[in-house]
Amino acid sequence: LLLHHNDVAIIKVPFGLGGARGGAELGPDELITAGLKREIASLGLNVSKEIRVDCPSESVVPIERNRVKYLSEVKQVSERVCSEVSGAIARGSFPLVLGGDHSVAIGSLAGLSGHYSNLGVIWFDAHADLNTEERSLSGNMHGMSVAAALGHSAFNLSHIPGAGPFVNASNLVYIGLRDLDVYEKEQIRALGIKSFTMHDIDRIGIQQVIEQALAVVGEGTDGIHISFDMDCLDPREAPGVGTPVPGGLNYREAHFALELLASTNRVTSMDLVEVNPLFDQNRHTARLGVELIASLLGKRIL
Ligand code: EXY
Ligand code: MN
Ligand code: MN
Ligand code: MN
Repeated sequence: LLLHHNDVAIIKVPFGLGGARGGAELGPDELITAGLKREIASLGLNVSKEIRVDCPSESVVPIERNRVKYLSEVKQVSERVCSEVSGAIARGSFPLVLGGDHSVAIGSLAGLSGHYSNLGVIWFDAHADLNTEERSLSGNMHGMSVAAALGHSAFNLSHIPGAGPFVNASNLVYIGLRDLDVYEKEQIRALGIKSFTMHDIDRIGIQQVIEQALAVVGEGTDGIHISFDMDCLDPREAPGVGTPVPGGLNYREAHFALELLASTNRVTSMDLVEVNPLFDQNRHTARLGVELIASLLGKRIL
């Protein structure tokens, strides 16, 4: 990890209005209850700060069908997350952002981009989250976070105080894709975004995928951010997500990927998002989330 003092700042973002259905706002507390702080302590790391970002849970403006939903709420949360992530980096801590739906990553990337001018990003997800307000079929902002980071959507990083330059499409890699809208496919091709779909993982295996991903985001960048959507996993491993898609990563593939990334010592930060306790069984998905965070933070079997 790129850590100065072995410090982790836990940034809880209990926000679910960017998602397709309610419940992601319960994710951060669920991860804490599942033992996150114990797990971090057992790695010899120190939780220097535990922040709870104040998030709106209901809109004052009624939702219009076929329009982008909760834009002003997502803006507000993005500004707050940006400022907390930025503060954590300034203190030399590793920002660990707990979502929340995946729209919380907009603020996370905004905060990071203020400190790293050439950040690499690995986006673990069944989805590409590349829609714009114009092109989204659902209006759900958790499907637009990458478009915001690249500067493609009307609301994007440049509208967040403290954010730096947009993420460069050539510094972004997707892993786990299997549910893309037509517009997203066109964009991935047009921009040449390096994408490892489930088909690619089947073909070359997760080890090759990570090695090739690192060749893209690990060279010439000033750090690597991991944005980890729990729906990259197969729903049999992680049922507690808002938008499950069959045919995802299995248990060891996910751990091995994060273990390999941890061993590079280039990772600056992590989001773990889309844990939805309302669809979970026996806190299984939150427990798995805690384990996966530990793997990225350096947990070794032996
Ligand atoms: N592409 C679909 C949409 O834009 O609504 C589904 C997006 C799901 C996004 C989840 C968080 O990764
Ligand atoms: Mn996502
Ligand atoms: Mn997803
Ligand atoms: Mn950049």
